[in-house]
Amino acid sequence: MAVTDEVDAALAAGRPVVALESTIISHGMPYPDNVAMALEVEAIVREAGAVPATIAVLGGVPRIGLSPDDLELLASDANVAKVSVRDLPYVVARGAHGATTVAATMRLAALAGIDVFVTGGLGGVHRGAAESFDVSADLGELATTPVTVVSAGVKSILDIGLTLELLETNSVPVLVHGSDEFPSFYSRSSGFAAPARVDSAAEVAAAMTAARALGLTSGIVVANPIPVADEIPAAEIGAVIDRALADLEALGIGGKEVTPYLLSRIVELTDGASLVANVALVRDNARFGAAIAVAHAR
Ligand code: PSU
Ligand code: MN
Repeated sequence: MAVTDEVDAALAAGRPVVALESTIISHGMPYPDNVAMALEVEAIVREAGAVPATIAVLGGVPRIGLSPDDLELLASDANVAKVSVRDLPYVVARGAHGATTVAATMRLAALAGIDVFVTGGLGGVHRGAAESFDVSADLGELATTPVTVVSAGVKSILDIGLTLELLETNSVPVLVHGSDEFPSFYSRSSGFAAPARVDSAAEVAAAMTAARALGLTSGIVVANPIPVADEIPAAEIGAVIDRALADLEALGIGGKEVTPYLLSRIVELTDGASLVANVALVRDNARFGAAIAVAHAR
């Protein structure tokens, strides 16, 4: 792995560091909004007193901390593969470029010694998984890798109930920030109760310390609901998601292409409104995640 001097120095001194993923850049948002988002999120983390470490594989080298030029490449180069954990060995062996998913970013963050990671949305159990077996490797990684992942919950392109069940089965703590309901990415509501509620970054940091002391080896899910002002009502986005899922089925798309297709189709169907909400929630997650890293470093 190649860790930047800035990240390396912060980790050595016990100062707060926040990992950021790159699939959201290369396969989660259109250009140039994606690179603008990536740069802005790094700035938000810095303003909050932590060091950002965006993670990707470039030329076969897992990189912890990226330059603005690296972010531009990830945002605009069509040859950047979507890389989950199982794809890491192949991309490294080939010397290729890869944008890391939540699962792969968690794995590399843990290897580098970073324990807080900010993203937009988690992968989970897809709707119809009883037939398709489509369950994101993000859930397997959360079960086994001790990194705290801050997201805005799980989109209803997934089966939220089954995703929460699998997290419970795998003993992954799920903490919802400032709400009694688990959020569904674009909306603060999902119809599912928060498994546990926290009201401050310090509370999350205390749970991280307790998890480590208790010998838990899993990750921790922190679900930070989208700010009220940026929310898209569940009913409105629900109809769009149903349409995107129908289009997915008609096109016969499967495997790792499913999530990128649905995300870009939802942007099209909402005329960009979903993208505005997506960027807004990532910003808010960056603020809260940085606050967790600062509290934990203390
Ligand atoms: N959900 C989003 N935006 C994203 C992703 C999920 O709202 O960019 C990305 C993340 O990188 C996540 C991955 O880890 O999709 C999950 O892909 P899959 O469902 O193929 O495991
Ligand atoms: Mn899948």
